[in-house]
Amino acid sequence: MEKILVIGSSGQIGSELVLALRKIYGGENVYATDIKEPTEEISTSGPFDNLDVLDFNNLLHYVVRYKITQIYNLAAVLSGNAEKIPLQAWDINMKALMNTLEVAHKTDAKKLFWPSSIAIFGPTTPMENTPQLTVMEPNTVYGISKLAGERWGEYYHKRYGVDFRSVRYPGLISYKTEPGGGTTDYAVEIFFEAVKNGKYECFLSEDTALPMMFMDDAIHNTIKLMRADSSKLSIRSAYNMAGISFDPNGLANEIKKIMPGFEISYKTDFRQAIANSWPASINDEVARKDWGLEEKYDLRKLTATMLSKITEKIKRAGS
Ligand code: AKB
Repeated sequence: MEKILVIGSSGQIGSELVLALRKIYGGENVYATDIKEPTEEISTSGPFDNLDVLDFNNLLHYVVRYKITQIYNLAAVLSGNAEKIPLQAWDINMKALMNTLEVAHKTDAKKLFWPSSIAIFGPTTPMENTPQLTVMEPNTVYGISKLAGERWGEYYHKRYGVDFRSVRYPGLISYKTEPGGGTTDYAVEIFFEAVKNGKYECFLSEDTALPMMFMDDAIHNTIKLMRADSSKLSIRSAYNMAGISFDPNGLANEIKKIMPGFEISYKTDFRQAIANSWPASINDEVARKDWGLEEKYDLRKLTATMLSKITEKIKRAGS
């Protein structure tokens, strides 16, 4: 019987991942934890505890006490926020990872998922169809911490047998919990502003193409990687995950097909430089071959789903 710990269960990924895991493994077997309040769905569908991943002893005791067998560690300071507090962000991102790697090494919770990101690439990386293995010289705090994290994950796998698994997430798009402090956040904000106000001022330029993925696809593939046969995994750092690539102009045009009056304007900020250092599109053939990475959402389906779900959500909140 698997006992699964999710760290960062109140965040953008965690709040949806926990519910998907509970459907598979049963509510009582998925332990949601965060230092932030849980969503109502999380607190009513299984256990939730306040747990700080930076506190090693508490984490270790928790894992031993509940006989945890798998950990998903989603705690991180994202790219935009990390640039505002570089040393603190480095400390938080690395300590959160190292604590879970050590706990995985010292307990029975040998299987560990930790998200990497397209941020591990940098300005010297080939920007189109970026391969799994290529030049990686990130120039953001977040990117440097993710690249270091990938190396540590592989190290713990080879040296101590920790079953470390990871993907390089593109920007993730969801309507349930909004992201916070990322460079790809525009692709979520734009939908909320379109529904609420019919217009959006974008902090990236109109032609900044980036890889993105709808949250359902990200969750499906994350769990698929964690359930994959270990012998099939040729990568023990992190797998490229491409999703779909588009720029703000392309996304705005797709929104206009459903909301013809929608207006977009542009006022770039410091996140433009971060986005310029990331690839426009990614090659993920290794993940497809090794464990069957697959998606259901293209830009059209993603746009229609986001607009209708956010409209419902806002109506419900107002009634
Ligand atoms: C961010 O923008 O920082 C994240 C990411 C791509 O990892 N969404």
